[in-house]
Amino acid sequence: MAVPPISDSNRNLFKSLIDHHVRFTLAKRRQQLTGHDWYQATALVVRDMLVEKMLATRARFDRVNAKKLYYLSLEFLIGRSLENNLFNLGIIDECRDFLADAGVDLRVLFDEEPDAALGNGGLGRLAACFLDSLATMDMPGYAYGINYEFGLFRQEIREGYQIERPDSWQRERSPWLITRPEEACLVPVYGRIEHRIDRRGEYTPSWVDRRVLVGMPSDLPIAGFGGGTVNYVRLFAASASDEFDMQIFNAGDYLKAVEQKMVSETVSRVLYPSDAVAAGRELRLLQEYFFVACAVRDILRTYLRRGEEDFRELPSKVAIQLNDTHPSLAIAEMMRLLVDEYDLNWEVAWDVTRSTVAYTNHTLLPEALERWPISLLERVVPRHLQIIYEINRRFLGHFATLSTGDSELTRRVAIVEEGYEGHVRMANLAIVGSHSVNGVSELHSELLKTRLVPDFYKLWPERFSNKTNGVTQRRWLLMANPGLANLLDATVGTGWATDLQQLRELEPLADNPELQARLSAIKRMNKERLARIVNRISAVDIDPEAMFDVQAKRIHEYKRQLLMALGIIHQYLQIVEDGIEPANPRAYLMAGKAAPGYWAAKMIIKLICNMGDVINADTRTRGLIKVAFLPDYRVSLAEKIIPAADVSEQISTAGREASGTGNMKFAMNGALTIGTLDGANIEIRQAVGADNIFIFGLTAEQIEEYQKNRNYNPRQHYESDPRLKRVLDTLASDLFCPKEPGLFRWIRDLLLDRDDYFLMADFGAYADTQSEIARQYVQEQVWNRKVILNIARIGCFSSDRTVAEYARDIWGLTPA
Ligand code: 26Q
Repeated sequence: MAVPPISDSNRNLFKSLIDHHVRFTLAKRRQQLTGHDWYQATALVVRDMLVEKMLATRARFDRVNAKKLYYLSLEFLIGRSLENNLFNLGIIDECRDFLADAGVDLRVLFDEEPDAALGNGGLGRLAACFLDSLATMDMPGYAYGINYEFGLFRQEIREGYQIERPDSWQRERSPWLITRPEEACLVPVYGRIEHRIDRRGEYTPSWVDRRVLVGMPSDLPIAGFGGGTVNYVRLFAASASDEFDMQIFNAGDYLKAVEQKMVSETVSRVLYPSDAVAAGRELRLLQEYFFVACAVRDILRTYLRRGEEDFRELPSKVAIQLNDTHPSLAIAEMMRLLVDEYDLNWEVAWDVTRSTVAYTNHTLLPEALERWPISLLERVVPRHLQIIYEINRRFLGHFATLSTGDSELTRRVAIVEEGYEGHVRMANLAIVGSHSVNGVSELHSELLKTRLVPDFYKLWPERFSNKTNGVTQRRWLLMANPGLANLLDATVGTGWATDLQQLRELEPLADNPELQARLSAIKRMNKERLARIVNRISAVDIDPEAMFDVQAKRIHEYKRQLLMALGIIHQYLQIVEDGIEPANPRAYLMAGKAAPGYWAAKMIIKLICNMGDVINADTRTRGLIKVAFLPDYRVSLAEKIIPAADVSEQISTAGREASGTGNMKFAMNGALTIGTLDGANIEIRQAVGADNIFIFGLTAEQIEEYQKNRNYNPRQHYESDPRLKRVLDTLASDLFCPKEPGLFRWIRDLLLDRDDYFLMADFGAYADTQSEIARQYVQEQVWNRKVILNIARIGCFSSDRTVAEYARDIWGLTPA
């Protein structure tokens, strides 16, 4: 990258700032510093710089009274910040230089930083990529979330089983968080509604016997590339209200007061470790409500502070984006504040709310849609439940005037689902309460309209749109793959960092031998680095000469890690039973966390680990195949894995993966995809060209056809494909579980008589496609041409493009 010359004054500034923090923040002398102290001191200096730019950015936006976006999300998977901030502020070389003078290796410092793992997977990482793009594009884009004390659990593997350990990323306070006690929010919760009529004869409900939570905000600065704009995410931690506790203290119940304090502090204690199935737990509801209540208060307060008086102008100054339904109570909370506290009439408040809020859906699995029991809502947020009933009543009234009195249809679109135990459907609330609903890939947006919520689409087609996901090339290429980044700089110039489409200029060089050779050398270096890491964390020796075939993502049946496992077993049996050796050695690398309560997912991890134990120890496959499960997959590990991959596995059952974003990161780093026609894979194929991606398997349409006709017969594939029969019978034998006989037998049973995810139907095509990949990998020029074309044509999967589309079509946001 173009880096400003290292000036003596910069270096001196660095030195004096570090010395200051060493002395007065860490209270140590230089000679006493550990590696971790050096990390802290460096981070504190960077934080100082961020704070200044953050204040200047805020002032700049205020000066032009810019419209602001607020991104509401229960998850932000930020990962590490030091290296990213040094990059974006453009001071990484000065910093490296200065530390080298002090005898400290900057790269070693990076590893001292714990990941901020405030998210599960794709949805959380997407939020983080969007923040990077918003700041880089000088947009007034802010965000709200929860300051979890414990992020996503740390994964350890013992005897092949996943063990969850707490992630105490805040054991020492994060240098990146700026606490703002003066901006704390009070949030009422629990209690009951007293129905009253005021003097004018109007119904004025009063929320009594409520408890009060305090939301303590900490701001996490987000620097855009170049450092011109620094935005922030405001994260709230929950605590008890002193004032409220005093009442109990004064009433003499000391222990009860202390107990309530503890319960309050539990609200922001831990991130729910599930990335799909909605666990209907009270604590989760409290989290969702607590944080949107803080956020909406903060948004309205900020609006009023700017001297605005008329809430009807709010939609011209504020856009709110809901990251899935998790923050959808924001709709009810906004109505409550506007109607109950600011005395707006319902129609105006509704108009303002709907014009401000937009909703992104991230899932097609109907079982993953959030539904909250009415009884629970009544206990936790009684006033909000009333408001939701009123929204529902008015919506159904409006609906009745349009529809033909089809009662089935009315039942389907209702926000409140009646029944033995009534529920509120959060997706319905989010759709009714938003002016915009979007999916995250073309296929997903289509299925959203035609399968998931067709009734709403017929009612309001103009609300629906597609915004295909993207990822930030600053973190996933520039920072994670410096070798490739330098080669790209030298070949097409440095502009791609903020305009990824510029990589198109590589296209004419796809067959250039020199470029190909350099690319291979860089991949080789990245593979050597990963091989060392795998050796350290998985105790498996992999040869950098091998093809690195990688599947890294949350473990889920629909993502079909099991299909890759079947493919590996097939390859293994070909070697040991058929005597067919692959032309090139292959290393199968898998990584990902399973939700702690998801038994099948945890058993898949166990299977992969056991396969590794058996296959890696078998002398017959030595030098040919290796299998490794890499524990504790997280952002910082992904940054090491992705640049080293040759093959990227994106093999979900068609119609199940909303988009996928790992698929984009791998392709950007020159891995070729083996994938199904699912999520964004379809658009990746369109972009890179069908010759440069390996697509196989049933289409979403074919799968839907099977499901509609109930005529899928998985057993038929077992009986007609001897390869598949052998693989399943091997799985059901005790070859991979000599110490625990029968451990994996259930897998064959499940696949033969249910196979909900169509592994049997896709196995043959998958195995054939893998053979084709093996054939092509050894033709280096053929392979490298495809690699270059992937990199050259992946430009539209930058989150800069995605954010620009949201800004234009939904937020009405412009750079300031
Ligand atoms: C909900 C209720 C209670 C507890 C947990 C949850 C919960 C938490 C996280 C439900 C879902 C998630 C995360 C979903 C997710 O990561 N979805 C992924 O989003 C990506 C970004 O759009 C897509 O690329 C992926 O396809 C999609 O699976």
